[in-house]
Amino acid sequence: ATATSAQSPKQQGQSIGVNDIPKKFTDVVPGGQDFTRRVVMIPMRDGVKLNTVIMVPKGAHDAPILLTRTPYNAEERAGNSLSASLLTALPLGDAVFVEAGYIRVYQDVRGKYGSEGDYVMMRPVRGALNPTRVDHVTDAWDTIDWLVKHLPESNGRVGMIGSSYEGFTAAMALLDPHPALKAVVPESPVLDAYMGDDWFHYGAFRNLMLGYVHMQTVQQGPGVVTPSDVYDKYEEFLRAGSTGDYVRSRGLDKLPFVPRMMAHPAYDAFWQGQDLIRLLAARPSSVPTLWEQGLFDQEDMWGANHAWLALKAAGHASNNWLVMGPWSHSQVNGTGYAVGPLKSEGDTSKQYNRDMVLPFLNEHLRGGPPAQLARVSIYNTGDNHWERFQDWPAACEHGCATGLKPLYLNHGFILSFDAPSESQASDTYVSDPAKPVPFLPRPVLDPFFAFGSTYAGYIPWSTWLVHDQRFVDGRPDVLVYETSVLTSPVRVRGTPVADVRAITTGTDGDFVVKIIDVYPPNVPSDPSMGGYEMPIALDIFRGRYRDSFEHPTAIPANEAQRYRFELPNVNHVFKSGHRIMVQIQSTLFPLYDRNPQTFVPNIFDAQAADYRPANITILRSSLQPTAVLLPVVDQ
Ligand code: PG9
Repeated sequence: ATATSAQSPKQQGQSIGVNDIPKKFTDVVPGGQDFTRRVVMIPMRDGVKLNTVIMVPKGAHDAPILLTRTPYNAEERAGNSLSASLLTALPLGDAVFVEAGYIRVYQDVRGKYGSEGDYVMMRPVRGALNPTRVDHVTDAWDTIDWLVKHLPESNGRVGMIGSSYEGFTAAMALLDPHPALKAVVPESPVLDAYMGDDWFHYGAFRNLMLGYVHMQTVQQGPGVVTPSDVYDKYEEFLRAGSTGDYVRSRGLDKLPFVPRMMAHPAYDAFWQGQDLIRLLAARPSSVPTLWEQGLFDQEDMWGANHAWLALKAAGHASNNWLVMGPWSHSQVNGTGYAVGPLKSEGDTSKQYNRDMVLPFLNEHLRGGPPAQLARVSIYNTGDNHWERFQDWPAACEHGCATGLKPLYLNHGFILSFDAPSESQASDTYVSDPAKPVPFLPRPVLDPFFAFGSTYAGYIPWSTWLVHDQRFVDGRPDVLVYETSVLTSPVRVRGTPVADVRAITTGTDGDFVVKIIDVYPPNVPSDPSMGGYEMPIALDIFRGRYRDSFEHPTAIPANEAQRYRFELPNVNHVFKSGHRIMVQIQSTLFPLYDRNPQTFVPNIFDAQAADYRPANITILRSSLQPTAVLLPVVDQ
C-alpha cells in the first residue's frame, strides 16, 4: 500500500530511533560472481600463519595454480572482491591467466598486512644472515604444499610469478623447489640490490628508496612515504647534508632496515650473502624459469638478466629463458604501448603475457604444447619489434663471435670509432657537491607517494631513464660528446661498457656515463621528438670501488685512474640521420647520494667539510683513451 498522510511516521518507514547502520551488511553482486574468493591462513612449519587469498573460477577442475607472494597487501592485489567476474576483479596483468582458467593465489609475506610473524625487509636465506628456521624458500614450500593438498579444483601443479619484490620471492622458491612447483616467472626480480637493483648501483646509494623503506616498515599495514613539508626532494636532500644526516634528522634510523643498510656501504658479506644470483647459480634448480627484465627499469635493472647469464654459465641454459622488453618497472603488469616517448608496436606487455608467459605456463602447468620460446626474446627499440635469439649477448668482450667496438671521445667533443691520435688530450669540468646535477628536472617528487594505487608510480619517475637529456647538456659540469650525423645505421645488441680514464683533484668521486640516441632536429612524423636526446643506457659508478667493491680505496688525487663498468643491455639501432651522444657527469641527484669527493670511511656519515668541489679531467689521449665499448653488430 502507498503511504498516506493518515499513517504514522513509523508506518511510513520514517521512524527515528532505529540504528541506520545495520550490525552486518553484505553487498550483493547482481547476478552473482563467476568465481569464489577464499581467504585462508596457511600454517608454516614454525606455526606462523600466512594470509592467503585464493580466487577459484567457478566450475574449475584440473586447474593449475598461479601463486604470488607479496609484501603489498594480498587482499588488494587480488583485486575487487565484489566484481562479478574474475577478469575484472584481478589486475590487468592476470587477464590471460583468468581467460585460461587458472586458480590465482596472492599471499602476504610474513609480518605484512594479514600475515602473522615478523617482517624482515628482503629476508635473507637461512644461514649466517638469517638464524631463524624460516625464509622465503621454506614459506613458498609450505604454501605450495598446503595449496596442492587443499584445492580439489587444482591439477596439483603450481607456478609462481611476480615482479620486483614479488619477483624476489618467486626466485627464492627456486632454491629448494617443492615438487609441485613446475614453472617460475620472476619479473624484474630484486636479486642483487647492491650492484644494480633497488638500494645501490655500483656502490652509489639510492636516496629515494628511503621513502619506500618508510612506507613499508613504519607499520604492518599500508604506510606512507616520509612526511615532508619540502616539495622538491632535490632541495630537501641537499639541505639535509649527508644521507646519514637526512636519516637521523627524520628519525629514520629507528626503522631497523635503514641503519642496517648504512652499516654496509661496501659489497661486504652482508650484501654478498644476499646476492640471490650467486645462490641460484650455486644450486641451480631444474624448474623451468622465465626471467623478465625491463630495458628501462628505473628500479631493478640487474636481477633478471644477470641471473639468466649466471645460470647459463652454471650449465643450466636449457631450463632458463630471458625476455627483455621496452618497459619501465613492472610495466608488464599494465599496458606496454610506450615507455615515455619511446613508442612500441602495439601493447608489448600484452604480447609478453599472452604470447610468452601463458604458453610457457601452459606447457609446464597444463602439459600444453611446447611454448617454443626463443632462449632470449628482446625487443629492438630502434626497429620496433621483438627479436628472438638462441644466446645473449650478440657481441661481447669474451666468448662472442663479435667483440665490442670502442666509440672514443675525441678532440672538439667529437665521438668517433677512430682512436685518438694525440698523446696528451683531456677535458675538464668542476664537480661541485653543492650543485649536483639532477637526474630529472626539478622539482623532483617522492616516487613512492602513489605506490599501491598505480604500478606506473608518478610518470617522471617511471620514465626517467628515457627522459630527454637536453635538460642538462648545457651545464658546465656535464661533458657532451657526439658523432657526426650517421649516414648508415649503427646496430647495438649486448651490454655496453663504460671505459673512463680520469683524474680528479679529490680522493673519491662518482662517474655517470650515458649513451644517448640524438634524434634529427626535425622529425616530421612526430615533431615533439625533434632533437630529442634519448638515453638508451646509463649508470653511475662510485670511484672508490674501482678495484674492489668489497674493499674501497681512496682515489689518489691528481693521478690517472681507470673506471670500467657495464651499462644496461641494449638492442637498438641508431638510425641514419641520428647521432650518438655520450654524456659524462658526476651526479644523478637526489636519486643517488652525493659523493663528498673526499675519501671517508662511510659516505653515509660524511661531514659538511668533506663535501668539496673537485676538478674532474676526462682523459682522451692515444695512451689514455676514454670510450664506450659498444656491442655493434652487422645485422
Ligand atoms: N622496487 C620495489 C622494491 C623496493 C625495495 C626492495 C624490493 C623491491 C618493488 O617494486 O617491489
